Amino acid sequence: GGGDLIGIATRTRARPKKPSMFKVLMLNDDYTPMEFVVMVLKRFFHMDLEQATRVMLHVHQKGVGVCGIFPYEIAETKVNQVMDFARQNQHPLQCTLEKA
Ligand code: TYC
Repeated sequence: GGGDLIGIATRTRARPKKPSMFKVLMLNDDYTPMEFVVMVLKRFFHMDLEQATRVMLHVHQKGVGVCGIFPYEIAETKVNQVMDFARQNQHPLQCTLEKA
């Protein structure tokens, strides 16, 4: 296998890499209504009302919070969906990715 410098069989390339995981972060702002953020968390992150309210209040108080952790492609899709939905509704809500 790869990394086999002294004749010991290793398997560093034998199995496919597990995908890097990315946090989807929600950012606070002064204008997006709390109810809109709760709706976003329910719609795109499949949270119930209680969980969505908890995450929204955390973001409101701390400035940033984690909506979920996903493989890159899914995390990127969620960020785009949230940003499109916020823009359509003329709210400045921001969402971003960070390597987990
Ligand atoms: N701070 C906003 C308000 O007071 C609410 C809010 C919460 C906005 C979370 C964005 O990601 C956010 N209306």
